[in-house]
Amino acid sequence: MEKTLSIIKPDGVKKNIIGEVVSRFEKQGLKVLAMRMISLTKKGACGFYAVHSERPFFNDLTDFMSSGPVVVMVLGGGDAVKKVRAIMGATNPAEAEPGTIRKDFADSIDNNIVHGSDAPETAASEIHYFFNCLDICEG
Ligand code: IDP
Ligand code: MG
Repeated sequence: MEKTLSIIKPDGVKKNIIGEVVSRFEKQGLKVLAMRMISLTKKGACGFYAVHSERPFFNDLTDFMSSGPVVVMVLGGGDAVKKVRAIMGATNPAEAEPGTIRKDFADSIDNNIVHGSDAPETAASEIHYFFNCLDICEG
């Protein structure tokens, strides 16, 4: 079973669609293995998105991610990384497929509701940014 990290971003929490997002993952056979609601500090958001630190959108992205509570979760299942990315849709909601979370709910590329790890290796480090092995229920 593969594991991946997803985050319901502050816009998803504000729109009151935590349940809807989790339900879309569950309906596609993914299991929630760990879940927590937290408020990221600016520093915490910068650490999480360090890979994007040289990008022009880094400051806006980390301001946004620290603007309100987020829900961080570990999802498990066959091909979990790719499956979550497919359910999320493209980064820019204008380019996302119909029926994806971003197409259905996101306002813009900056406010796109949800995060999902992009590869098994990044999933491992992203999961451990928020959870230790005792937090993850694989039973
Ligand atoms: P992803 O979330 O689909 O994996 P990434 O390229 O990893 O997309 O970018 C991380 C986040 O940074 C995106 O979800 C989006 O919110 C923001 N972002 C990415 N590219 C742009 C851009 O060109 N303009 C503004 N924000 C962007
Ligand atoms: Mg990414």
